[in-house]
Amino acid sequence: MQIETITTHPYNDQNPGTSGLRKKVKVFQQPGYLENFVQAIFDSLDGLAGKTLVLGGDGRYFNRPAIQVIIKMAAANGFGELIIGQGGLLSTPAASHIIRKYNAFGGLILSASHNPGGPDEDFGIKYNVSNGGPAPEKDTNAFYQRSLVIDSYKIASIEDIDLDCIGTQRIDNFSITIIDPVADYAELMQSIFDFNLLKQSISSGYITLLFDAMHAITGPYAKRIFIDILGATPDSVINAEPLEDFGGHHPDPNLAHAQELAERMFGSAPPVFGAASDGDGDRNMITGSNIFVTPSDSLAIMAANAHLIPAYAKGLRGVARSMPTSQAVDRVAAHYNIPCYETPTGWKFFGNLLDAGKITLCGEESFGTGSDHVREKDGLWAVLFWLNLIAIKRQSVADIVNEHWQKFGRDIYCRHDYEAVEIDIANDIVDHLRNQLPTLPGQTFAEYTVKYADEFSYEDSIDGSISSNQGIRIGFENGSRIIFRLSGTGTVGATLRIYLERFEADASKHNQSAQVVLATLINLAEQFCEIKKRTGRTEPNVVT
Ligand code: VG1
Ligand code: CO
Repeated sequence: MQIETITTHPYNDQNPGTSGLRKKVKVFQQPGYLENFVQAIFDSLDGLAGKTLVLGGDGRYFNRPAIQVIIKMAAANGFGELIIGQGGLLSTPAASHIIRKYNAFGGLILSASHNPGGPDEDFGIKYNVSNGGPAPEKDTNAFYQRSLVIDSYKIASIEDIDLDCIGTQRIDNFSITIIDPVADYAELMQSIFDFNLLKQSISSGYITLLFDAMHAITGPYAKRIFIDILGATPDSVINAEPLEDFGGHHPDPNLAHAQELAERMFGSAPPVFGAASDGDGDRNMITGSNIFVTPSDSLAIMAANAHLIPAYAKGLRGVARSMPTSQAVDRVAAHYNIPCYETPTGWKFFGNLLDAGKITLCGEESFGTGSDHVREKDGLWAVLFWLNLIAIKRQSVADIVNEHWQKFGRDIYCRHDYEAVEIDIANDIVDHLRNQLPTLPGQTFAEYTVKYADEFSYEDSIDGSISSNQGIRIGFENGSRIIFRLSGTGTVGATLRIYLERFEADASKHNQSAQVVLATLINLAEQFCEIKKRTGRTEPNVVT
């Protein structure tokens, strides 16, 4: 194999965010841009010689050419083996599983997740370590530092590989195995859930379901699992064909973007259960007939009922949630007397807790839930979890949610996103908030008295690493919270996220709209951050 060393010049913007490096496709298409970042990763890893690398992506525009480049670079940098999903496809949770199952050294996942795809849209790349989870901050910092000084990359002069043909090819000491992207994952799901019960519930008509793959990666997974294995009707999976531009939509599973699903679930004669997943298959949205389950509630409900699922029958060791996720799961943990950890936003912070066996289940308000079965959040796993619960409890989604609120109270919750804000304005807003923090505690606004106002900093209890500036928190005496943070996944300007929550114990007040209950907090948030005043906007781009 002939290896070439190509001279390159560093780019100064290859700093990974919440979940990998995400940029416009056009940025990735600049000469050496992808190559620099991949070489920076390889240069930062110790002991990769002869090892196995897993490779796959969500099928978005630029996925295939990027995979061809990475194959040649992995060969040139001394990896011994590549495992690639057929067609260059692997969902994020499937990639995590494959890294673990085949004891790979790590994996490269090509995705910008819920961001749109196409020649003028987004691309992304993320490195996962040998536990199957996203590289921790010490690694991503090392990649960035290396990218700032890189002056060459290595690439093998080999032909493009046929990504569609399953099997192993060898070039000298380097082997490339193309695998079925779904098979291992489908097998894992069958080891976690009661597939016989699910089959019965579906074939008897007790459960009718609708899954929206949003023209993203979960289409082939959902078709295999729901239709081929569980026997659901073919029309149970919609938008099942992965498209390079996701059909022109945002593959973001919320009521705004999963429009077709939302219309059916809130229309006449809706199915019992509806769900959607995102670009790379790690997110989930759960709905039932005329009901949407907030991700924070979903996490709490899953935790409260996990013992009903075969794989979690012995109970949970502990749970974790990201800081802005509502405190609903904390109440479940307190009830079962298990630990509950609060981590910064981003799945990479759960890895150590999962590896150390401190937690079994974890989740984020951003439509992400997962468990110790992989080291990523897992969309279809969450969907199967809910289906298994419905089948075993023989209750509707609405009944499950209402019963949960009756028992634990309801943490009324919402998130407002202001997207593509000018970066200077966004930074000024954060400074403005920061400046107020010392003066807020003790102040009273309507019925809300500020208990604490700070910037979240996290110390990892396993490795002692500290992550600071992880969001601004304003907590009130009655347990309500307003949280502000800037997104680390966007590619245009800055996105300000405002998270609002208020606890309601009284069951007679549970069926109110979150926007109404949270109106005072929403106004207070504006008073603190002045996003509307400073940008002239009248409302958020997305409310979830
Ligand atoms: C967002 C979510 C965060 C999630 C991340 C990656 O990050 O808020 O909870 O872990 O996306 O999800 P940010 O920094 O934009 O708020 V995915 O499905 O994009 O891999
Ligand atoms: Co995702």
